[in-house]
Amino acid sequence: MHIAIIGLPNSTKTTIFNALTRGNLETAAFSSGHFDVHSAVVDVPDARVDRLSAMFEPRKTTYAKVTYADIAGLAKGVGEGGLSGPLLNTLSQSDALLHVIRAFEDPDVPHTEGSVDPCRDLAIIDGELLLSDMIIIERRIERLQAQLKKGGDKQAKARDEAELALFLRLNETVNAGAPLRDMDLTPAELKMLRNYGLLTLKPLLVVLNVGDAPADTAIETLCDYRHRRTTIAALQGRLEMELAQMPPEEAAEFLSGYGISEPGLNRIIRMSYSLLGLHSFFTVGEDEVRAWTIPVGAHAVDAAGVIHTDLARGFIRAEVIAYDALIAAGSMAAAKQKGLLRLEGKEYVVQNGDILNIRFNI
Ligand SMILES: Nc1nc2c(ncn2[C@@H]2O[C@H](COP(=O)(O)OP(=O)(O)O)[C@@H](O)[C@H]2O)c(=O)[nH]1
Ligand SMILES: [Mg+2]
Repeated sequence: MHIAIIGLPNSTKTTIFNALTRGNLETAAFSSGHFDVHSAVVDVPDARVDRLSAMFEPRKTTYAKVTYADIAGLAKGVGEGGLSGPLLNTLSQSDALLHVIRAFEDPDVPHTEGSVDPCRDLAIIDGELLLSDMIIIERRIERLQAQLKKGGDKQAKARDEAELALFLRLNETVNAGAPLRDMDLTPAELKMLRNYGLLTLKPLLVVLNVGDAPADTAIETLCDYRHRRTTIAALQGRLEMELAQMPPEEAAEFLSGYGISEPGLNRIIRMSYSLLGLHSFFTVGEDEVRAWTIPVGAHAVDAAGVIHTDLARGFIRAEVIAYDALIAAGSMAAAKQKGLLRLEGKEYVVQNGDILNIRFNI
């Protein structure tokens, strides 16, 4: 899962990236203006994994992962003529976008637009994304229309006609100024669109950096911004970055000093995860306690396939126990004794936090 961090120059993207990834990239009050990408893989914090790890004392503990990419170079006006080259490439390949917006005053940090105005900045970047999609959609429509004029075999023609109808619907949406993620699209239609790099189709996480004001006083419903697959969160950027860069014990002491149970960042990381419609199941044992990522609604056989294709191919049954049931029982042995493990078939819809043991034969 890959999330691209975007925003105006100086909107504190690198600060948020450092906070999310415990990174140490240079932040600056002036933007270099160059296109540049830095990526880092981050564990999804999950207290259930910690708890299971304490129960099984495995040699290895593995959390679910998210990759964040800090992208410089997206500014007002780059969308004229379309975002292009490596910038568009990087954005298209991501599963979701994280838009960082500056929402604090600080005379030492210049703003490219001359003033601090989160709603305006949100609209600027949205406009660039929309413009990029408009250009892609228009080109595709022209191409399909030309192809249909030329004729060809029946099957190809039917396919092109279906695609044209879909792209005309997309065109209506973007021309009305709405992001594509607001549309009702079937899984088959989404599949058809997968390779076009449509940016407003991607889930969006808006992160407001509220600076030194406590994050809980911040606006959570920003600018009457209501779209599907969109989440808005507030964060004290610099504070979170400093926390992320501290040794863990020091950070814990700092947090408890302020009566905070966990860094705001953990929340953001989990939000990115659920925004993508994903959740975790676990495997446990002496070797490894591990969180695996699957789409909400995935079946036991899909979960098996995430672990290894052989497990899906030779799937017999899944032994399942819910996380809470295992914790209540106190140990796997006790859970077995009480008969809490269920046997489920291929079509079982895996629940968030299920602990699975796949029985298979190949
Ligand atoms: N006062 C204040 N300044 C911040 C905060 N977060 C970031 N900055 C400053 O904002 C400037 C731009 O940050 P940076 O992350 O480099 O922005 P980018 O260009 O979007 O990557 C830097 O000088 C940061 O130190 C914050 O929470 N409060
Ligand atoms: Mg930067």
